[in-house]
Amino acid sequence: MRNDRQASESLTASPQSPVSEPMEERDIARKTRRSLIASVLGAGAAVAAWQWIRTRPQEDDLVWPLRRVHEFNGKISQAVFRPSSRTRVYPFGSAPTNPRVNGRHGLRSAIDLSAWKLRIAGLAERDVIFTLEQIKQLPRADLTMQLCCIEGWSILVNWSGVRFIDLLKALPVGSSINPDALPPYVSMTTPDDEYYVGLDTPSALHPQTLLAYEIDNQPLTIDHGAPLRLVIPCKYGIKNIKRIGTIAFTHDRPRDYWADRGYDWYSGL
Ligand SMILES: Nc1nc2c(c(=O)[nH]1)N[C@H]1C(S)=C(S)[C@@H](COP(=O)(O)O)O[C@H]1N2
Ligand SMILES: [Mo]
Repeated sequence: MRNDRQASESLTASPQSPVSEPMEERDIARKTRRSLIASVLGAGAAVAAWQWIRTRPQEDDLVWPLRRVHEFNGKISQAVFRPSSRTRVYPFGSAPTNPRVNGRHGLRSAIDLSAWKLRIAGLAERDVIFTLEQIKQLPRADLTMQLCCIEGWSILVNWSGVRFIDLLKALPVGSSINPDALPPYVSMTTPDDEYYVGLDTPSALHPQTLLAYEIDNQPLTIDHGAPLRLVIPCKYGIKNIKRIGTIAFTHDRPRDYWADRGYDWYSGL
């Protein structure tokens, strides 16, 4: 009996295919049906879940489940941030020249570059004022690094400027500046207040954080943030504010242009 079946099956089967092919085809058909049903149900569940998420009450302009995800991401980037860790740097000058421009918030108002001054608030009773000439007297730092935009692209840029920590050391009050005693946050804003970023002080004091006045050894163009912009390699591009007018140390977490529009406040890399 067993031999008969084997014989008839081997007659219908083509030489190369296994004897049990018809069985396998049935199996495949069943599995395909099952996976189709599963994916329809799965897609339905995903749509229902998304419907649920997007109709939740908002917190800071974002539905609360997504806000929790951002807070979780923020906690992770805070937990993994180490002042001693360094972003990868490249030989200075190795980036292609004329990097692309992205974002012009706060750059559209007229600016008299020769009259520009940087104002630093929140450290001493009186604000401290720097001219660009004074900033250029400070130790120069050259840095070729990758600017990463949250839109998903990144570019290498040859930056030059002064380390933010070196500028703080040059403050009149700053000869005795103790990074641990500074207020926990820093706010940076364009002169017209249209664009503004909030930073945690440890990231701002990171030795790779620059106040840059040059790209490719040339003064910044208006579109790249003349006369002075932030280069903060431990954060996404959105935090690298162009055309800084005021830097203020604060005890409360400062507002941030893209965080106000739903992005993660820390936006660490
Ligand atoms: N003032 C100001 N700074 C800004 C922006 C902006 O719109 N306004 N855009 C940010 C974003 S999203 C990115 S990716 C970088 C781009 O810098 P770049 O134009 O010099 O390449 O600038 C950041 N700094
Ligand atoms: Mo960006």
